[in-house]
Amino acid sequence: MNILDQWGYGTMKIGIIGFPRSGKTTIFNALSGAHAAVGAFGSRDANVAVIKVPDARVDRLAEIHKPRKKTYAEVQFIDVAPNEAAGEQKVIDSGALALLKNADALVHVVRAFENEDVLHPAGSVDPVRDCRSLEQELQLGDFIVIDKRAERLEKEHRKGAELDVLKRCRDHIEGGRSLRTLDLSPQEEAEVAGFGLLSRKPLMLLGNYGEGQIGKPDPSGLASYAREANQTLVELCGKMELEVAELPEEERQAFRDDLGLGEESRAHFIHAAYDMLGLMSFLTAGEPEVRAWTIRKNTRAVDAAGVIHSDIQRGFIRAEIVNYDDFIAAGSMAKAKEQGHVRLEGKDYIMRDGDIVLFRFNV
Ligand SMILES: Nc1nc2c(ncn2[C@@H]2O[C@H](COP(=O)(O)OP(=O)(O)OP(=O)(O)O)[C@@H](O)[C@H]2O)c(=O)[nH]1
Ligand SMILES: [Mg+2]
Repeated sequence: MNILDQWGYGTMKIGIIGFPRSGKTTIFNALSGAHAAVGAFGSRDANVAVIKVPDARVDRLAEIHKPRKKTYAEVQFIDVAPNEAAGEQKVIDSGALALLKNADALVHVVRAFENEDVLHPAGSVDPVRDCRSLEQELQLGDFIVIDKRAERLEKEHRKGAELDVLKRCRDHIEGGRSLRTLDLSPQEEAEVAGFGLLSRKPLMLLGNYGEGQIGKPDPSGLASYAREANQTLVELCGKMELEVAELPEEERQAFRDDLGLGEESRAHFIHAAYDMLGLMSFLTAGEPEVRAWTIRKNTRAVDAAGVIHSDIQRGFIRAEIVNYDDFIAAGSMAKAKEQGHVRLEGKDYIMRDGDIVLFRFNV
């Protein structure tokens, strides 16, 4: 099957990138429960997995409604194939680029673990160096795309909005900055959206530490780099996470506590990614199904309806909404109604995180 078919549409897509042997596949496996081959003779193909977003509200609503089906929101991860052919000092080759262009966000697995059997391609472990060098690689890649397009527009004397925004982007990169730090208006954003510029995508850092480093101060400077760059940093030990993920579920927490691993890393990681992407969930609850749906913050009710089905969006009449917290505080739907927490909202209502919604529609 073509990897792009599996990649799919609609769900959030997160691309996992990083230098060779930084532990990308190890972490992909730990997060997804998949069993893709790791190491120097690992899989030559990209690995794709769909991960459920842990959500206690879904669990609670399911206890109340006892639905036939319980469905969590989902996030797709892709671990791009190793890039031996492109040379070991580069992170993204042309095959990876085609996949990553469609990603909503990137996660940079930064190697902080030492392992004498598995050398870092640059010869030493230096997380901050890797972060800087990845940024440069993303910027350079975007620069080439932008410059080529801008030159062409100039040659054909096609002045206009597209050329203007491309020039702004080019200047920004020439100043040594990634495009995600450039403020663009929604119109400008639309002009460049089709290019899939990688340095514009939200980027999260995932520090992959060695077994002995957990709970100890990290001398590498990765944390202060992340702070200065205003980037989310999640720290974990990929190898141990994988070991924990392979245990039966009931043994995992005790093992985590013993090892000092802290909160369940999958939930922590996914929630950090949600935040970074400006995402939230709304809920639908009934006897057939309790379900969480992913939308961007500031989504209108009518557009949220479209996430469920285009018919519901097209035939939208109104939305009956109660927020999860109000519903739980009231104790039942009848009480929530009595207390005035159940509202009828129109198309332009801006959805809130945890809204439980019943869409009225007409097809
Ligand atoms: N000691 C130690 N070894 C690790 C850790 N994470 C990964 N490794 C090892 O490093 C090697 C490379 O890990 P992979 O997960 O295959 O790394 P990758 O980034 O997917 O590598 P490529 O796909 O080849 O680019 C494997 O032998 C892992 O067992 C870690 O936290 N500690
Ligand atoms: Mg790999």
